[in-house]
Amino acid sequence: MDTALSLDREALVNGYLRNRERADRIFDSVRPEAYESRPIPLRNPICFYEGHLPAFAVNTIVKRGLGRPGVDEKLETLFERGIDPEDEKSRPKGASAWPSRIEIRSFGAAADRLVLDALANADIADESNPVLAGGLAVHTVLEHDSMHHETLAYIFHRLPYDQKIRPSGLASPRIGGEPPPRRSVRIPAGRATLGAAPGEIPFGWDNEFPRISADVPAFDIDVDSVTNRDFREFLEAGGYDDESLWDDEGWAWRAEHGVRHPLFWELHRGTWMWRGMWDLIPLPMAWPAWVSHAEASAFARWKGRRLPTEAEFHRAAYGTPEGIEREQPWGDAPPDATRGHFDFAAADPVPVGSYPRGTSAWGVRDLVGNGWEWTSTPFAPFPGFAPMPSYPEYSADFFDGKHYVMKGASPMTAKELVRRSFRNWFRPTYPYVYAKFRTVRGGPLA
Ligand code: AVJ
Ligand code: FE
Repeated sequence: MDTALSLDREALVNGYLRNRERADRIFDSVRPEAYESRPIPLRNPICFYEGHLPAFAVNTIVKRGLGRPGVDEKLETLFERGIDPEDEKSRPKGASAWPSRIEIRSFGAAADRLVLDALANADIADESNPVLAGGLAVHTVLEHDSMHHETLAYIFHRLPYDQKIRPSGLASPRIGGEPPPRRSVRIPAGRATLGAAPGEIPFGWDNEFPRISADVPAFDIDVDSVTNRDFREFLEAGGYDDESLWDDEGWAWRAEHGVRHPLFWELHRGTWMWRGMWDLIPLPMAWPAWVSHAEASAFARWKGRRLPTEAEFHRAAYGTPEGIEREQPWGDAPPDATRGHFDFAAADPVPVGSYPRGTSAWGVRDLVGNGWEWTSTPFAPFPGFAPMPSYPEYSADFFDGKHYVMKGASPMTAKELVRRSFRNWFRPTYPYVYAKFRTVRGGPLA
């Protein structure tokens, strides 16, 4: 057809190939003996994901979208969807025996051939088909891949070091010195826009629509994310043993799993260490504390503060004293490596405040990058929500009041996901994700 369309196809093919190569690199960092291991008990074993990415692409574009046959019905069902059980006892059974890596990879290669053929030749933006219209299925697959690259990173983070193959040429971590003093800034009352209007962005997940507006009363918010230094004070003050700081679910989780410190911390002969992706290092005090929502909430309560709501996050990140709202904390320029620690910059954090070019109009730092930011808002649909035809279960299955919204980005978040309307979510007692937090206080400054 016309040149515009063929250029488009080329970009989609390149995007797909780039994603598949990134996935290959990630899977190649696992030693063969760990391939069927399950580093996180609440998720599937590693091998599942190597089948899941191509299965999702075939299921979404080729079968659901184009109505064509896939590669292998049995494998496409086995690898259809991940899991998110409440606890280990309620974990679905899954396969009793997984296919070998060779079988999984040859399934992946066959799936890629079908998908690439569709991207090159089929009517993948058929406006009469809601699954395909506007390239919906293709964008769904591309962003699903990117999202899983982060998922894989935080899962592999938990593998013992001797089960991973360290990439050559790793940059050494930026440790930093003492963190900056804790400060907060006042955000006056104003409006925040959440979500996006249909057609406003080239692609968004269903939970990003429609666009809504929220009135946000004045509050003050931490300029920097809570650091390991800050969090150590909480720990040393007995925060993990003070039931009054925790809600019931968090307290029960702490008791059942013996949680006494952040998952990324380890005590070795009396010294706190950071369990990095590739190395165990002395705990960098200026790095953000990556913790669960339950731990973040307890810390905030200890300070006499609380986590920001999703609307407060938007106000702090995208609002301005002039009243206009911007696409990114730093303005309307697209995300790049000078604005924040994201887009696979590393698997571990950098000192808070390392990206002055990413600062918001109010002077709030690191809102996007260096770890997702927990909010106090339960993940729920915006009024007018409709499940997306290309993946109707994507969000709808998680509107259960048991997940909380995270905003921003982590070092392993692809830059195409760095957009204002993007919403992430996890259970409050799921400690594995690359998530930090900051605290707020409503009402007049004391
Ligand atoms: C949006 C990151 C919570 O990891 O469960 C991947 C993304 N959904 N495949 C998840 C997702 C289906 C999802 N999160
Ligand atoms: Fe998935």
